[in-house]
Amino acid sequence: MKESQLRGRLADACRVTVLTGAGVSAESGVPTFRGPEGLWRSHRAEDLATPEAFARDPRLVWEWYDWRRRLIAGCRPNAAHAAIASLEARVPDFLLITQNVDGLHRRAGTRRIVELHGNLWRVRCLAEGSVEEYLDPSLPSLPPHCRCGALLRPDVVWFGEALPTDAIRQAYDAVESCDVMLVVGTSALVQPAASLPRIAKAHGAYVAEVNLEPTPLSAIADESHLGRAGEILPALLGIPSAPDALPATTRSETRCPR
Ligand code: BJW
Repeated sequence: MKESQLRGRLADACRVTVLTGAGVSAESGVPTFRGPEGLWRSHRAEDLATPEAFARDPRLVWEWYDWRRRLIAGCRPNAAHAAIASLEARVPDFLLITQNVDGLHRRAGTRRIVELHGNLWRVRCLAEGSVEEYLDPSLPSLPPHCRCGALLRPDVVWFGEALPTDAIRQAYDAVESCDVMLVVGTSALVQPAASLPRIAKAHGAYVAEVNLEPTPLSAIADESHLGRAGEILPALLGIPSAPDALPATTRSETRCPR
């Protein structure tokens, strides 16, 4: 493969957008959805990740989320999350768009995040639509209920549901104007997230991908790196494995006048 241009591109970039998927959390022990060990090998998405499934059997759906919440509560951000958090500190205008609902990017220190598919540490009242954080992995009952008596659901986006309006608008704004887009650990099969790198490319961004295997995006990416994100990203970005060792910021105000 040609030598990576990514570091140079990032050094010159004003706006950088990162898109992540389940693969970025795989080395933390969070299962991905597709692939040999993926959740969809042993669970049917139609039974667990659609509004119809929840209407049919809220307890079954909640049991699955309860299991995942407990599992993720025991996971820690990995070197890939840390590398992305460090990148934010070096870029004038940064946005992380994640499809992940696990909250690990925030725990790694990333601040500018758009969660396209929601967050499983939040619950939403089916009657009132109100959203609350529920960080305790032990839920009071399965399925849990709101104080108003209605059912609560996980505040995530299931198949057939619209993505949060603000989140998708921010994501489109970012990909239409970024200089560099880095895509990490997504199979790029689920829309509309999968289209974001193509939009960035069409608007002139330099697109780099990191994944264990080629994806539908590999054909349009300017560079594709095959391997584990936790190993590849720190090296690719030139980030020491201990994020604290970095200078607080190397942002150039002159590079990108506002
Ligand atoms: C590593 C690694 C390591 C592993 N290092 N790499 C256009 C065409 C066709 C279909 C559609 C379309 N538009 C909409 C649709 C329908 C549907 C869709 O896309 N279906 C396709 C599957 C065909 N999309 C939707 O329904 C979306 N809604 C929508 O479009 O609404 C329209 C609407 C408008 C107005 C009103 C009403 C509706 C919603 C999609 C919601 C997806 N939800 C889920 C569950 C979230 C909650 C939860 O977590 O429980 O989101 S499904 C699941 O897939 C989850 C993920 O975020 C998402 C993407 O998966 P991801 O992240 O890519 O993971 P994997 O497992 O697929 O891939 C992991 C990758 O990592 C692999 O490539 C590995 O190789 C790699 N990897 N280890 C680096 N260590």
